[in-house]
Amino acid sequence: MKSYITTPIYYVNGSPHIGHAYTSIVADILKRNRQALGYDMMLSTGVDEHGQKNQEAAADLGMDITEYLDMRGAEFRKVFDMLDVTYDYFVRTSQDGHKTAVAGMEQTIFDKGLIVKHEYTGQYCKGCEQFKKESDLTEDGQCPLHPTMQIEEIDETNYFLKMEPFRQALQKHIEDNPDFVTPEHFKTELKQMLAEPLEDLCISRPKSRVTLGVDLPFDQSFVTYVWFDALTNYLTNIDWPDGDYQAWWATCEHLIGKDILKPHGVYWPIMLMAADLPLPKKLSVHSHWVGAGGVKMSKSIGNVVDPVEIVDTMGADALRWYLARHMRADTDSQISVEYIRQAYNSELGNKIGNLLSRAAKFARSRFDGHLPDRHDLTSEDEAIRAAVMKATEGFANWLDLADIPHRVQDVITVCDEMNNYFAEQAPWDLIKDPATVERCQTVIYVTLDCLRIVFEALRQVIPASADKALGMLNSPADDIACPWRPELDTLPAGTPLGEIATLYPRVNAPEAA
Ligand code: ME8
Repeated sequence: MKSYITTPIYYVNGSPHIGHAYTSIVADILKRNRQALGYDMMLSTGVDEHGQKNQEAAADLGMDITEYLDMRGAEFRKVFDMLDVTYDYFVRTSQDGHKTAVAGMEQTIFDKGLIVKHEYTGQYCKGCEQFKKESDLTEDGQCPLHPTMQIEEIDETNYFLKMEPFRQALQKHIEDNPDFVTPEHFKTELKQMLAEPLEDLCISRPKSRVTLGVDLPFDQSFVTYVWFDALTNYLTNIDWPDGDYQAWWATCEHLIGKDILKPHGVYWPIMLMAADLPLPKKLSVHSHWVGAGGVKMSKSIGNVVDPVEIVDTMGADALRWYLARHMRADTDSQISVEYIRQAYNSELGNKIGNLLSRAAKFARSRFDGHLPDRHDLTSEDEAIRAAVMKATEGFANWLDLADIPHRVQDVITVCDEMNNYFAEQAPWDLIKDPATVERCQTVIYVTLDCLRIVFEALRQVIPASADKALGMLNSPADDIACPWRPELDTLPAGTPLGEIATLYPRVNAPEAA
């Protein structure tokens, strides 16, 4: 069983930001989930190195283009490594193999007579690297996604891919394959894009304006339009056209933000149809992160959440936790350093880490550092064990992008119940009376065994700290069965516990530090 997950490849005109971190982190969560189910996984992420805005970013810094791309490529890779994103392939579109394959796809489509040359006048947004229709722009003639960038009027002769001949076939594909685009809200948006006749897609840029790109194979005075080049990465990563790409391609799921629905939902499927290639299996679309109060993040407002700063101050799992937990399906979601800090302290720290620390330290001081015996179970024990099994079961099943926040919510809800159970059972009282010592042992056993199951599930979301916790319980991650399912009582009584360190040290607000 195979599954191939892709993230967008990100423009390198700046440092990686929270949006880039998000899509790559959720891709990693889905990969870990499917690996736990026994799938062979392929996860690609990386950088989109061509086009006008990357070219201008290098020029602004006065850097040689190759040096600039190497610097940014290394920076993105480092940030994804810091965030524990276990990509199998890191895309750089400047690689020769990719460029040759892009030119090959263009030549194939050109030979079929589907690419034509003509003059065009249009409004171009450099931020999107797309021509815009008047209806795409605001009343002041600006791009809603890039309000600070000037729209340019461009009058040029270029090469164009005919789109309209494929519109109906694409509409039919969407109807016949209800899961092709999810969630529903974005499928509706895509259908609206396809409701009107499609203009030809400009697939070239004259070298007089843009030099950073793949030469057009049939006219060397042009480079390939950056989107045509970038979208093709999804195939070149798996060795298209010469390698064994088919089995991976048949399972391909693209994760994207809502900003790039049109290139992925319209351009890419039509490029594939034009080249006689099958369409990807699925397009999973997510909304955007915005600052607190719904304000767009910007340096001038000072509400930008820098992923590197979060890792440095709270650790990668603080960020992964917040991003996994708080993305909403259809509307933008709010993020700030303060929100992340609060979620980290109150959920990871107080609800999960603290319970582990209290129960494990109790076992270390009262039961000689060993997991105590489990004796007869009460209905309270049975109830909490059943609740933990149910709350973690979601992670033993296939997760879709939109499921992630719900499954994380299930876990935090059951952690609340575990804390209540622990407080109500009060092992610190039970230990005082020899008649209830056995009962005390059972409570500690049940609590630690339930926490083990919780951390096994959370390995898919916050792998570094979950593995650390399992190490403390002397239940190493390497011993976990695949496919994984929550299972009770796999921690043998008498297991010596590891060193108990604070899993999520409290982070104070800057003013209180
Ligand atoms: O569009 N919230 O690159 P890009 C959530 N190179 N996710 C966000 C986000 C936000 N506020 N901002 C960005 C490009 N993203 C092209 C893609 S693919 C063949 C070529 C994420 O650097 C989200 O995944 O502008 C979005 O679609 C992507 O970054 C855009 O990255």
